Amino acid sequence: MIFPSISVAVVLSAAVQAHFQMQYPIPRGPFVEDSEPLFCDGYTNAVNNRTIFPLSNGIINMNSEHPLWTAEVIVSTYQNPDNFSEFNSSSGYQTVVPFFQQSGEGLYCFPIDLAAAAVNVSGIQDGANVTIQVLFNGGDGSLYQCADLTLSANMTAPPANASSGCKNVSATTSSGAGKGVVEVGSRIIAAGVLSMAMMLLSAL
Ligand SMILES: [Cu+2]
Repeated sequence: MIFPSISVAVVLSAAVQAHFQMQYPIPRGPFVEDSEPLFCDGYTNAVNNRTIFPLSNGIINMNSEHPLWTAEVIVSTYQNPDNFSEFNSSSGYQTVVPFFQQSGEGLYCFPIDLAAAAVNVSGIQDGANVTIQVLFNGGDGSLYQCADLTLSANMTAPPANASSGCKNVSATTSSGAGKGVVEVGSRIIAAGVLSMAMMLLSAL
């Protein structure tokens, strides 16, 4: 009777679809589940209290409530972007973190280097006001959250509590975003396998 009860638990958790919530930097407004399929989770105004954010070596900390998901981060240099086209250049979205796929629910951190994106997007510099938007898909459609930032070159690392709760983040993933994402990914998969094994062991 052990395995039937485990399958029931899996089905129940899959039925709870609360999408994802950005933890750091702080999003434009409190998470509204029903609005997350909309631009910036339904928030169309930039906040006045922007997060001072590292120009290089930033991180994003987010909570995924889907077991398998994709994400991408885009940037706007408008002061108050209120629609998707303001995250566009003539060649499409201004991407800061390229599209990636990940498995695992819970708090997940990944690197974001806005200075590197400045090569393709003019206006990304020390002191600039920018907005980042996380594009997420956990299998129930595209979801969006935004954070309004002021970039700082003096701030060489995020605050210590920014990665609070993330077990996967590494201080040495800045040598190429792709490599970092892959490294981070294999860790969370390993953590998932381990926790599944522990669940099975404790059930026996
Ligand atoms: Cu969802």
